[in-house]
Amino acid sequence: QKIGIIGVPFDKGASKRGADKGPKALRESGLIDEIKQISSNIDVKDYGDVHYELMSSNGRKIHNLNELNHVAACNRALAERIEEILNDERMPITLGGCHSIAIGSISGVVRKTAPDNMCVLWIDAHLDLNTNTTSPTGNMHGMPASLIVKELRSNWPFVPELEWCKAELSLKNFCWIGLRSIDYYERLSMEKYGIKYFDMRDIDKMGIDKVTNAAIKHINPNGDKKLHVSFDIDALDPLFANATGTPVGGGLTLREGIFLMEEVYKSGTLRSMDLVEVNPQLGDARDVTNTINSAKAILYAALGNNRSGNTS
Ligand code: DIR
Ligand code: MN
Ligand code: MN
Ligand code: MN
Repeated sequence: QKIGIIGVPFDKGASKRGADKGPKALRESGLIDEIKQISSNIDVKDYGDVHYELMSSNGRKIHNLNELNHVAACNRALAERIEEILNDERMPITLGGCHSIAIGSISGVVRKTAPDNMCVLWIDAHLDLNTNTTSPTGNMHGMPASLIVKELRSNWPFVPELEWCKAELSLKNFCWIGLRSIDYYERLSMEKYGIKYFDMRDIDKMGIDKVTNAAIKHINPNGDKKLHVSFDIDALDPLFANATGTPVGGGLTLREGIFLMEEVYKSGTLRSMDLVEVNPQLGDARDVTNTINSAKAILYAALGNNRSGNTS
């Protein structure tokens, strides 16, 4: 199991500052060494952080896209690093950063995979399917999913800074888990496009086991597609992850999150992953420690950590 870790110290897609400190906080808490301890089969390489320069921008603004130039430049650089990690035949794990970085991470994966040959699990309290015309905030961490799917392409104006980002995926290959905060126009999109999701109510009714396996089955019925998981730490309840920009009560327990990722691991289809929105500048010291520990537990489950003990 060859893994590549890439950090994206970037928070300009969100309104609160501090998610850019996420990768550093995770690394300083011992992430890389702990991953190595999961199994002797794991070979992990740390690719460091993404660096970017603004494109020769003339300061042009597009309606309701806050910090567009930074979001575009950072994600363009990230997509290239993801391609590099995949060329090295490693599984890219992107440490955010705010969730706008999924634009670049998923774009990088798509460059190496036929769009119909991949699927995406979006684990989040939020849908992140706004466009610049539907977003109530203009924050691009609420828009990444809509930039990478073809169904919403015609809802976007031409954005020169994002021309490199090809909207090639289909919403048919997406499923959301953990939703409990959806904007009005996002709700309309859910209905219009028949988006597949399991919100917190579905988890209450069905339980996390059925939800997870129904979600995986739905986007990958034959198990032959490559799975990307975009995990927003605010999917977890604020009890377990309060150091994040937009916490919403009534979320996944840490155990549900771990179980979900254990099932993802067991599916044998995981090919790439984001873990985003850890913000060590929010909450008190205990909140930060809790959130980092939760984020690590989620990642370790995705990489095969076994709660009944590892054997190698
Ligand atoms: C809200 C909040 N839906 C927005 N979004 C997110 O600004 O578009 N918060 N992603 O984490
Ligand atoms: Mn969220
Ligand atoms: Mn977010
Ligand atoms: Mn999100």
